[in-house]
Amino acid sequence: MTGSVGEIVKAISKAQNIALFCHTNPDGDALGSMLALALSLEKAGKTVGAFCDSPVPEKYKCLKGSDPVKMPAKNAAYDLAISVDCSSLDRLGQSIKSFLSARKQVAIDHHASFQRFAEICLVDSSASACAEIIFDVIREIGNMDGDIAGLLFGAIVTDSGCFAFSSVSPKTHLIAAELMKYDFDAAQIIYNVFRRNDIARFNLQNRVLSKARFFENNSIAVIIFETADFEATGTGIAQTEGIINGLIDIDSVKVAYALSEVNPKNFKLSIRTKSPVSAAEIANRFGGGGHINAAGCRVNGYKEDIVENIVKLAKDRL
Ligand SMILES: [Mn+2]
Repeated sequence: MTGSVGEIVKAISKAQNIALFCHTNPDGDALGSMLALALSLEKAGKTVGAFCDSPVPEKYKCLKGSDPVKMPAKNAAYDLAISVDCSSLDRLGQSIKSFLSARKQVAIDHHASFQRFAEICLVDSSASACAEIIFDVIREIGNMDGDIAGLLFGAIVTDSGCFAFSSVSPKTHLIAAELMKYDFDAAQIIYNVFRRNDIARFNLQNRVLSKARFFENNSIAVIIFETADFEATGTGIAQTEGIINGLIDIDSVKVAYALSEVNPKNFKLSIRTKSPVSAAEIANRFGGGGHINAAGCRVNGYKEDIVENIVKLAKDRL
């Protein structure tokens, strides 16, 4: 059973101390959704903590109110814990304990792979971003302002590929139009979260894309970010985000993979597909998840074995 916006607003009104959580390695949707809800709850007179198990990536530090995001304090007692943009409990990483220790739990998410892990779950897999659902919640609370609107707008821009993905619906645009009535710089937000690059990431991008490998008549593409690439360019795994899009944008490419070396023989795998191939279904095979055209997981092994394996998985689906 899926909860309603009304149920969540009721749970919020009964609580005073509220903890918000987003997933590890947060993206603009996770952070923007969480911070927008935090601002709204603070305005409503609540005591709010916003928590994430990983540091805020450089590119999202421009988001209003991103400084207070921290690891939850041990033994903190909350009336209510709300997770945003998390498809399963383990996406909370080190925050699981403090999420579960609150008196009541709420999960707000938009992943098709969502697994129920809270008393109240508000899930809409047709939403292009979790921020679309958070918008409904904040509208019900009734205290939208320019700062909150800017955060939700940035979240939607991130997860919708700046309104370009197939997940974008008329509702996405209606929400964006509603948000733009408030005072924030939409063009600046799009630049910051979607277009902005820095020279180190530009160098990483050029280095890794120039070594891209193609299979099956250029329908499958693979790039690998190795520790040596990060060292040579002064970058890290956080700066790999989005580089894979350069592959899936190629007209012949139907499945694109980016492997990022986390530890020796341990890689983060990002998957982008063109429909009907499901990225989420491939990620599921490795215990990961995501959306139809964008998903991710962790993979262990020798890189060449992994490449052989994932190319075969793509080939079987074309
Ligand atoms: Mn999201």
